Amino acid sequence: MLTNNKNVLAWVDEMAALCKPAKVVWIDGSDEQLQALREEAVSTGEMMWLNQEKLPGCMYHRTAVNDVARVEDRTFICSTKEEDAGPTNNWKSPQEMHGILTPMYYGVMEGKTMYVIPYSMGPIGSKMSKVGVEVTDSIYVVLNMDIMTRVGKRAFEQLGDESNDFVRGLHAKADIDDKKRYIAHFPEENTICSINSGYGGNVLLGKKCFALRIASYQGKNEGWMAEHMLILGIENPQGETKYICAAFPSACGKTNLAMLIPPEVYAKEGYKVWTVGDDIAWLRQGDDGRLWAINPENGFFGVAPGTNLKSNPNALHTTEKGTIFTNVALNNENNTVWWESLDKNPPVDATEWKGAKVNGPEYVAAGNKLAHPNSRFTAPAKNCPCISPEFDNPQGVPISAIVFGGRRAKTAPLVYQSFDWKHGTFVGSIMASETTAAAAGAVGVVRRDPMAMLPFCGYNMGDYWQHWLDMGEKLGDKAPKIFHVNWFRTDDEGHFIWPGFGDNMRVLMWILARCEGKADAVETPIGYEPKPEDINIEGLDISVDTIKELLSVDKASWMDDITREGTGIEAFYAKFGDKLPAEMRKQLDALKARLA
Ligand code: GTP
Ligand code: SPV
Ligand code: MN
Repeated sequence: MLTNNKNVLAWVDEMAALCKPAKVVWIDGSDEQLQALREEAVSTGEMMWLNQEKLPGCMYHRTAVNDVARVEDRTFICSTKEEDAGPTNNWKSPQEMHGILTPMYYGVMEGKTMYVIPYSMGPIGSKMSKVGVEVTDSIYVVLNMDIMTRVGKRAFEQLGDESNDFVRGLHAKADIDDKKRYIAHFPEENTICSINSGYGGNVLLGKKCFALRIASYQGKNEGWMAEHMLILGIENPQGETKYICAAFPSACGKTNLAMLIPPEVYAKEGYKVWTVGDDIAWLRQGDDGRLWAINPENGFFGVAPGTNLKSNPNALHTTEKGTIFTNVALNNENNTVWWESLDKNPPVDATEWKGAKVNGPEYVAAGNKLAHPNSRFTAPAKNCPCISPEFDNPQGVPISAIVFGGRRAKTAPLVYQSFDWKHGTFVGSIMASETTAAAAGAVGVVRRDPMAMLPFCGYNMGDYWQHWLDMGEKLGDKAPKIFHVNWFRTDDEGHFIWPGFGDNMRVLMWILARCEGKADAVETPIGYEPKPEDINIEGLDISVDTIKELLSVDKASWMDDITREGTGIEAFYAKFGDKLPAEMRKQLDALKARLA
């Protein structure tokens, strides 16, 4: 036994009595134990070793074909009252959901091993960290959790012998039956139940389930925030580092922005970019009154397709050792991995993500994808060449700016700044983005995704906006400035106009200059915009006129975005009834007046 904590022991006993595993194994976090589990997963065919000379410690895994992304329609917030889940979440009462799930879990691990994974979200020893315990029948889950969180004995030490403040996570693969798949959250019971899936976001319960859905609820009650945000630091040539958090929806560029390589104009002056986190931020007011952030995770569960030496070399290097690849393609010539746009040469002797041997170039030429669009790498943060020296700092880092952004072919300009925190909360609340392959369902459809939290807010989104407003009150003049960006505007042929990736730093530099009161702005109906000439385009292939175009605000399409039937802001707000903070309504009316 790894702990004397009676609350943990009692709960694990209860789970074992329910699931009836042949044995229970506690994950202590030791190399010996983990290595034995890797070998076992290889011996059963669950995982595969990749080329150990080229990719030391790296492994490969394929999920079931019907189990490749988060499933929002199978994800539930089970609060006692329906209105506490709100109009953007699926709801069932805790009683009804337990009634469905308990029989499904009964004996589900017969003949199998139940692994007990203690883990800390956040650095060991940080007051901002929280402990979870996940029980699972999947070695793949154990090995991924080991990369993504701080697992083992140290997590129980963080919890202590008496505390009952840990999040309980029960996961069973069962039959991977998508009709019986449930990702259920019980915020009032600190509990998560996942069944019939083996895909990352559905089963690595420390991540979206705990660190966003449960943690957002805890944050509301305890006065802090859990957000779908990257955290990065920009160090100037004098050695001072300023930190930015950015919330973009799934597969909209957080990992890429967090690890960006400064363009030559800034690199030659000595600017550096440091990654603190690429997906989740926990934010708290510090003793100095400012907002401080930690990354609760310990690794990156990143989108593989699109990652290459040009777009994101830091991510690519991060995956060169100790990484688990899921649903990418195999290059059988040398037992390495491949995915779309890794390079221009799909392997001739390839295995596509579903497991069929194919001729890569022919397969791709016929319009097929070798890797699943939501194929992912699970890589240790410590591998990242630009990992921040503050990554493990229990205090976290102070935040100067918060940036919202989505994928919008039209409407949203390259960048604008909110007038103040309240307006910034409004800007976050009206975010919209085209859907991506990170969740099952149609791709490329514009939907409202407030603060990039639509699939991740564990309580009523109206109350969540009120919590943002309350945090702003508390922070007062120490609050970070709030911005909105869009890297994804397209021209008439559908090509991205803005180069994106490393060049996004040019926009971040204007943002930081605004935070320091060193840059001018133009007031527009939607907020403050840069003067086009204040976005540094030295070394870029585009003109100030293009920047002007990227910054243009088309009042008619903004008005349409507000009033459009079905997907407009007013229709969206109407869903919240009296849970919509009066301030949000006021902000919307003010925007309409400015646009008129
Ligand atoms: P999750 O892990 O799902 O939360 O996603 P994420 O926000 O970390 O997304 P990620 O950085 O992995 O980006 C996903 C996709 O967006 C990839 O296909 C990238 O190539 C693309 N992308 C990222 N940044 C840019 C950019 O600046 N411009 C353009 N055009 N595409 C980008
Ligand atoms: C996302 O979908 O936003 C992810 C991947 O970061 S998952 O962990 O699957 O949610
Ligand atoms: Mn994410």
